[in-house]
Amino acid sequence: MKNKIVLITGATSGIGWATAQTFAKAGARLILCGRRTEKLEALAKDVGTNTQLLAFDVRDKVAVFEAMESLPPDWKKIDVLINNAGNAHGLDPVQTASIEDWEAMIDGNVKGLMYVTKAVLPQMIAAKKGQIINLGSIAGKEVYPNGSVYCSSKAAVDFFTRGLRIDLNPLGIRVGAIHPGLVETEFSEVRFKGDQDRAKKVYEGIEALTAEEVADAIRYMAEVPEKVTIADLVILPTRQANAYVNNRKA
Ligand code: NDP
Ligand code: 8X3
Repeated sequence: MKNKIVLITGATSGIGWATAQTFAKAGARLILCGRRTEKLEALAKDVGTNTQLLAFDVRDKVAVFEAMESLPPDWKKIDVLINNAGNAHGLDPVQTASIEDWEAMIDGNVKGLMYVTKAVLPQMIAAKKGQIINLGSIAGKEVYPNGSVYCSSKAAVDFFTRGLRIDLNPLGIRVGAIHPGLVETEFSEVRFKGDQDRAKKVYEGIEALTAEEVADAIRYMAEVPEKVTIADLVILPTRQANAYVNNRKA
């Protein structure tokens, strides 16, 4: 990873934050993205390496393209794009769920990921190399009660990844996705709109993955030889069998 340029969306928290630290240790140059500028600045200080900070909302198509355009020329040749930004909003049946929550998930997790990909691709195509790693989820492999739209958004990430790999196959650009199970981050706090007690319960007795464990797996995907593509990596806490079968400690 030495001197490779790695762009991470959703770097201000959780998996993105840990991935930034992991890739910084491996010697990468980092483009760190998220909406919270103060968190981006704190992360840049923390990793202490060569960084560029881009504060934008992935749902804002114009802002996405302007952010990529604003990079200095020697930072535009991105080697690895890690499409990590995303969240769940709410956990409700379709009949009572909020349409605003649905829009936040579809616009961010799906359309936002597509915009960032589209904005980064021209440089990779010109360089005839590059790698795109998307954050899917076990929720995109199986649907669970009250998760229909979040699960749909992650199923879309799975299928977009597969289609992208087909389209970019002649161009030598590697494409894969990682699909974690439960990872203890700010994810459930965001899902439950700041209800920390409810968020904590999600991870009780499950020995959830840490963001660092997921970051190590992402680093593995990026460090295999260029002739190898890790196309689809599902990573679960051992106590989790699938999206809804969990062996929780009493
Ligand atoms: P966090 O809530 O800790 O982090 C989410 C990150 O995404 C933040 O940095 C946030 O930054 C960014 N983000 C969210 N919405 C937007 C937006 N509209 N524009 C720009 N950035 C955005 O959650 P995780 O680290 O757990 O989640 C990271 C990814 O991993 C997500 O795609 C999630 O779906 C996926 N995932 C998580 C699992 C888990 O159990 N935690 C399991 C499987 C997958 P900011 O608010 O500063 O914009
Ligand atoms: C996050 C994992 O099971 O909370 O994608 O939806 S889950």
